Amino acid sequence: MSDLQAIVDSASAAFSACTTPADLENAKAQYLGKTGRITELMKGMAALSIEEKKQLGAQINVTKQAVEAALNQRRDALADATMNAQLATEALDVSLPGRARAGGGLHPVMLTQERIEGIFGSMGFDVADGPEIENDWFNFTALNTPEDHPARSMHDTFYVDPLDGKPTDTPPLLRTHTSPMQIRHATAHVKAWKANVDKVSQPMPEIRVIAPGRTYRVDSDATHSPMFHQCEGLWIGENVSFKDLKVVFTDFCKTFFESDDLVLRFRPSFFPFTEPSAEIDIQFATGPLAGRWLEVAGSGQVHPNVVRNMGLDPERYIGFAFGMGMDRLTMLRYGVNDLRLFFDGDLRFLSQFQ
Ligand code: 2NM
Repeated sequence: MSDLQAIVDSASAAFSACTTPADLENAKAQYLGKTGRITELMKGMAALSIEEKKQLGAQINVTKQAVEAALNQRRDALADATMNAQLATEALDVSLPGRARAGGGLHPVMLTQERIEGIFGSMGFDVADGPEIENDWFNFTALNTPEDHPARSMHDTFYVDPLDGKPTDTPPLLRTHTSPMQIRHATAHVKAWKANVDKVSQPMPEIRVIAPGRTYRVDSDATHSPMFHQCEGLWIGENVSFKDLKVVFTDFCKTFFESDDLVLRFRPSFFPFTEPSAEIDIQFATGPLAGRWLEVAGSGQVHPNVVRNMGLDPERYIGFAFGMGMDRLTMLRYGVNDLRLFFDGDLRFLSQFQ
């Protein structure tokens, strides 16, 4: 084997033995560097004749090219290995199941509340908010509920210790319906109008509001929870009548239950805050509840005393109100058969609504 071929073989072996790019650069220097073996060979040609230079020079060039080829081959191999190692550690296993998002969701009764707010919102109703701990005026007196009404008894209403601890005939209480929010809303509305009426001399803009929220009564069994959810509605103006109630509530029911196949029935009833009063029943023509009359709301023309308590003249302003149980509406809409499921906090039940 010629010396030159020996150089090529030894270079190839040296390069093959390198396992890192840095090793490889060191090995390269031994052959192609300033004092490398090939460079030394070229330097050694200085003493040769032109003819010899030509011949040996060509051979050295071939050798050099072979060494460079071996070097590049090893470089590529090392680069491939580095890349493969990287690919192996950063591999994406596309067959892995996705990571589930543990996001929460709204409680079904809150879904109902949002639905109700959307529907009445589209009919121009505001949404009132207010305290859950109320006083006697807003919860009872303003609503024309007499002193001796059973709803006021310890037996039916949760009373709260007064903040200052002083005994009182009218302790704070957990609101038993959402009407207090409507009285508050109406009172503020009327006050704002009266503050401007001399300047603008216009009739009062109509009061059109719904009041959704938590309510409390001393009551607990399969169909009653001490905390439940109500939504009441109120529309007061100069010429608002039962026909408006009928239109608004029919529209609401059809939209809420996504059915045109339902009819309403107004059944005479009694509430202290309305006169006349009516229960509203609905009946579906199709579906799992078809043919049954289902009670969905109480309603009535707002009692003149209540209109007066809002700061308005009942001879001029008139309107209607209604109240419905959002828990019950949710049960009807989703076919839930036990009210208590809403309050157990069982995710197996709740997650079905997401
Ligand atoms: C009902 C039934 C009938 C009602 C009355 C009022 C107000 F504020 F005008 F006095 N709000 N909601 C009302 C009327 C509520 O719930 C069964």
